[in-house]
Amino acid sequence: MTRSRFPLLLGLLLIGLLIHAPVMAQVTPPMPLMPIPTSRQLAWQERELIMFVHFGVNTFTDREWGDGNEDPAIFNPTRLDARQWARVARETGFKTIILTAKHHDGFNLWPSAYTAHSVKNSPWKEGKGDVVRELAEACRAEGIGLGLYLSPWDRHEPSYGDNVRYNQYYAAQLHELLTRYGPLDEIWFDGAKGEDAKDMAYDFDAYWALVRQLQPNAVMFSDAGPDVRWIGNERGHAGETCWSMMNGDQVTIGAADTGYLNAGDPNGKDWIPGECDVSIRRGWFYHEDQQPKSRDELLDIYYKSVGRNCVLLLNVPPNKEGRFSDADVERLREFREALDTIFGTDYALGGTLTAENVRGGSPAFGPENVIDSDPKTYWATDDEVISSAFEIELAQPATFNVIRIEEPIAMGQRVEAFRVQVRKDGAWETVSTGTTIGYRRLLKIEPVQTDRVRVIIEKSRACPLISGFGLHFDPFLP
Ligand code: FUL
Repeated sequence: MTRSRFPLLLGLLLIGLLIHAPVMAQVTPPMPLMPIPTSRQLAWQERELIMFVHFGVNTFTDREWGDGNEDPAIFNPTRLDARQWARVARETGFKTIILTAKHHDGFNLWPSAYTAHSVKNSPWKEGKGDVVRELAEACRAEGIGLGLYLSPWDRHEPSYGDNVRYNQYYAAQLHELLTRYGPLDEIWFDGAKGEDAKDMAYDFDAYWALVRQLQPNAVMFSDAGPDVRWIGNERGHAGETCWSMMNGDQVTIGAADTGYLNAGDPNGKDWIPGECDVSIRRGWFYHEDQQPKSRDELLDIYYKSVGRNCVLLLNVPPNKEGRFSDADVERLREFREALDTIFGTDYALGGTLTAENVRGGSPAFGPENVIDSDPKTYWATDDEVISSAFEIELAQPATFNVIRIEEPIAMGQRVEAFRVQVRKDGAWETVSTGTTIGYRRLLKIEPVQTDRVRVIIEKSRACPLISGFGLHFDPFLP
């Protein structure tokens, strides 16, 4: 550069900066799109994997639904080890354990003051034991959370069927659970009821008020929320279209429209995301003659739950000893290892990103945010642009068969339709299409080798925001 030109260029640069600076400062962030999650719902979604533990008199009678006439004396685990449950859960990536404190048989795993039908009348620890306390302490020691399931349907309690008395009884039991065992992550309200069940109008509003009063950080699960909804089946499969919104008042607990729960509702006024419950074995309780699902079945469930904007609630039933069986532990470890293998390598990292539209032209909303591993930053378009695309040029050609896309759900769920294309032999080829994205969408495709991929957002409830994008290879796919 010659001396004479230098001041001129410097001047131009300064003028450029002066013109540009106010423009950049003015870029308005996108508005959150209602409804949006509460902080407790966001914390729940980030758990991704929650472990369910069904344990109780059924473990000893080899049944799935006890009739309430079981003798508490049959509850007698010989080597109960809640620490093993919590350790296995933590080591295999589960963030919370939800225990059946009381199932439909009405037997309490803690020594409730309001009934004799509990561990206090079992030979286990001479009636001095408390499974809920042992698990609470184990979870605390392992650094994971605790949740509790308290079945409203109770086949033992004599007051069941008397609305005033039973609701009082249930609330008293809930009060014990909410006050005795430290912070709880989740309370599970099950809607199941046998055909022979007496008529009973549960006072869910009162139960929910009690949980909010005593455990404000706990989410509550039921068919209808209020925080987390049932996904409509016990296979652990969310809909391919899965909105975190629905109308809670449109759902009757115990008699829900399962299709509605499975897909959610793009026009729903409430944020009530789906939780996918499924057991590692056929039954919820331990039965000697059942085997755990295969690693590949568990992976398939993961793709259809966490990969479809939900949390996976996987049940692992302790055996009569009170321990997870070796076969289940082994399977959980295989599942964990497989997830680490698949998602431990991301071929999008190091790629170069461009987008058709970037909000206000500002790097704060640029497409590189989708691979920065920070879920809080995102690519955003201008408000009026509700269909757009970003493209990534990979650092080197890669072969992948799983695509991961994520929205920053704190800002609401937006995308309604999208398409993923790869560049092959000089042309763009569509490898996958989808509807909703949400917290995380995983798309399985035929293995493809390329160095350019683009994601086209075709339809969105408002300007699309994308916070995460990854390309992975799953060697376990057929
Ligand atoms: C159902 C119950 O009836 C099953 O026994 C199990 O607890 C499952 C998770 O919920 O509604």
